[in-house]
Amino acid sequence: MHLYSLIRILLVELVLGLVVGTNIRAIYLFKDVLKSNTTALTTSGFNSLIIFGVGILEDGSIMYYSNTPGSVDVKVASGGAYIGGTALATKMQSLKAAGSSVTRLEISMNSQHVKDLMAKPGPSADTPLYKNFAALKTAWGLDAVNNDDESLYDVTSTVTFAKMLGKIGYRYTGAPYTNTGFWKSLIAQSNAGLAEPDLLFDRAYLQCYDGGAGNDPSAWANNLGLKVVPLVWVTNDSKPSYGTTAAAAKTKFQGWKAKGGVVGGGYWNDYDIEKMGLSYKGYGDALASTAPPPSTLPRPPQPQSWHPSMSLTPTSSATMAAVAGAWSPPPAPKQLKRSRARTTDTLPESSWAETNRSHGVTTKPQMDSIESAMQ
Ligand SMILES: *[C@@H]1O[C@H](CO)[C@@H](O)[C@H](O)[C@H]1NC(C)=O
Ligand SMILES: *[C@@H]1O[C@H](CO)[C@@H](O)[C@H](O)[C@H]1NC(C)=O
Ligand SMILES: CC(=O)N[C@H]1CO[C@H](CO)[C@@H](O)[C@@H]1O
Repeated sequence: MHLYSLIRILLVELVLGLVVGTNIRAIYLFKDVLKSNTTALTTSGFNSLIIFGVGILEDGSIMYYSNTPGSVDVKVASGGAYIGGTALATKMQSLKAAGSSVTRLEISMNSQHVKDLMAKPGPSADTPLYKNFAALKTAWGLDAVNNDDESLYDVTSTVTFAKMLGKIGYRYTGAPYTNTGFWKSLIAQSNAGLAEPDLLFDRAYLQCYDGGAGNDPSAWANNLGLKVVPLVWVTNDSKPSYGTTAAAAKTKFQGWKAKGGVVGGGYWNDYDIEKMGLSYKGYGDALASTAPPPSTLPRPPQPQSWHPSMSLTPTSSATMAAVAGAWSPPPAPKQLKRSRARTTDTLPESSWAETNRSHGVTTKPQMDSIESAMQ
């Protein structure tokens, strides 16, 4: 093959890859954003931040649950309005401000009250839930809602909810660790009639630690019909055996990339990075092997009202040139491990603790207080 044709093919693939988002570098924010080092978070190469700990109440109000000692749970939207305070909104908005490598902000929630609220009053635009999500999106500058359902797994109500969020302008994503059948149906039904890059359910952040430690990203991608973003747990003192150093993470991401079916990678979670005195930059750099620098990425659309027919901003020739200059051959492969200590499937939907513990609670004292709270 002529060098020219080869370069052309690579370029087209790369640009296509950029447009459909092959460069995801994600991190879950477990720590209260008002307390975490957001300077480090926004300057270490991450392009996607997923804010953990959002849940809905039975009246459709939205909570931001604290996972940080000394912080309190905050009701952030209620009665169709944002009520989470200016400091929090300003902080959230700053995460994608000029100088930040972040282009996408998601909130991660469990399935609490989704089914009952979709049954009654339903998903229409005049419901409190709809208006609360719309208000929160504007206040925080959100792009997507991440589903971290680890207990209910009700396809029908979840699809209804996803479509409601799509009407508001959100994309929908998931954080599976098990139950491929549920995720496969959810993705297929949420995306029915849609194609890349206009998918409603456009990202699956696959847990490859704790209960998901044995997950094979390429097998999951085949099953789901959607490329996945494998997640590893950073070095931590909660479940040390699942801790992954930046160097080990890099090896894993490269191995998964070589097997195919992945679109970048990500981490659980910032709290442990800070607690253990680890380097955000180190973990951010470990993702560089699976994705080119975020500075070369076109910013994703920030639709006020996302609609399946909307398409992405065409990649400019300047971006194409930058990409061509930055391109270098992909690096070599390697591999992973497994097991889940706790099952969450039998836990009540009545508190946030469901999602808390499924993702691994960070400290023993927190774990004990959750358990006693649940008795
Ligand atoms: C936050 O991280 C930056 C590195 O990006 C570091 O220079 C700074 O000291 C950190 N701040 C705190 C309060 O730890
Ligand atoms: C987990 O959930 C509980 C119960 O809702 C909440 O009080 C707590 O702040 C959350 N985070 C942790 C780690 O305990
Ligand atoms: C593999 C790894 O680095 N795990 C770490 C998780 O946290 C514990 C507690 O500090 C470390 O000792 C482990 O090394």
